[in-house]
Amino acid sequence: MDPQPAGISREELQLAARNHGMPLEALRHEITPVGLHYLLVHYDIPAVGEEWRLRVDGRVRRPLELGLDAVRALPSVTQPVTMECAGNGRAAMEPHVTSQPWILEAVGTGEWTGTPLAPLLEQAGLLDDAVEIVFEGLDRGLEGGDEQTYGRSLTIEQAVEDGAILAYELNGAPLPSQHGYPLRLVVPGWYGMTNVKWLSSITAVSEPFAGYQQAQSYRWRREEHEAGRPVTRMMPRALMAPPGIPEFLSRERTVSAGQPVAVQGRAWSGWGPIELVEFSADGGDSWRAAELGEQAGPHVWRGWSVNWQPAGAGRYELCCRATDATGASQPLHPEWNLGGYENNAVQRVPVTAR
Ligand SMILES: Nc1nc2c(c(=O)[nH]1)N[C@H]1C(S)=C(S)[C@@H](COP(=O)(O)O)O[C@H]1N2
Ligand SMILES: [Mo]
Repeated sequence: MDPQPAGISREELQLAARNHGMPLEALRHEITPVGLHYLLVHYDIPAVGEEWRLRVDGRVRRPLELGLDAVRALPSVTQPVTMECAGNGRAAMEPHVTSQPWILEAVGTGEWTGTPLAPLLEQAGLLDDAVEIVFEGLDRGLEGGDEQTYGRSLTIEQAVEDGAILAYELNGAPLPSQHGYPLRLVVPGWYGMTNVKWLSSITAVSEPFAGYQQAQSYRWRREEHEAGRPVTRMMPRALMAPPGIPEFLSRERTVSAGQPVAVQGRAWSGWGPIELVEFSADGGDSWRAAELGEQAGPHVWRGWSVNWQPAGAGRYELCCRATDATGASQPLHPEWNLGGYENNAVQRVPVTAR
């Protein structure tokens, strides 16, 4: 059955009203229109003034300070990147995990324009004792009892080799304030939290970063006292645009029994290209391969489709499942963890044919 975010609290409703998902019918767009891209803001959208500068400092030979025009004057790249929140699917976790209660729609694909990070680090000249690069935004808040600036780190290797971009445009226009104006980090293939918005400093450090969003949060663990492992790249996932028409309140779908139904969706993984998408109309008992579209880039979702002919009037449960080039696929049921991360259990869409 559909994941039921049973008994979400007033606090979770407050978060859900601020942070919206991508309506699944928007899966028809290869590039998500800006207003339909999912949104997640931990604290407040900061006010950014004329005085904004990007600082690159810490364990570097030549600290830099750049205004937006200077960043825009650097060599630029434009790349479609599929981004998904690590907490997507959290609402289906049992027992309940209290946080932003995503069902399935915390995903989107933007066409990001910016300057590659690696040459900028080279220009600053990393010192030999640098082990990580810390990225900090302008937004501040309290979380887990810690007052903090939103910050995340990458190892030097990840920062240099994973194709990170300092992005100042989304879909051909300056970043909207909610998506990080004037500048954000985009690390293709990684879960959303990596992509620090309202970026103001890039600091090379000689000790692993112990900030809250790195060391406390975004770790896959079952118990508080465990160290767990860091959440990094996106797990494989296929989603379908639910076919037919929805009932207003339940959003349960209705299709015509006599006609073939074109079911369409997209699939992605941060670990390698998508090689297979399977479709089931009987809740995952039997599967068949979907037709795959073009893979438009290394870190953009891949379209898929199937023609489904309901066997007659009745109830069906449609499912889809992706497999990537590493052979990794999706589980039928969520794997519970404390933060409710990486839930890539297969999507289930109840449909009535009549
Ligand atoms: N500075 C800052 N960066 C941030 C966040 C934030 O709250 N503050 N949220 C992160 C999380 S958890 C996600 S999923 C993505 C969401 O990016 P989007 O809102 O542009 O879709 O931004 C990440 N970058
Ligand atoms: Mo997220």
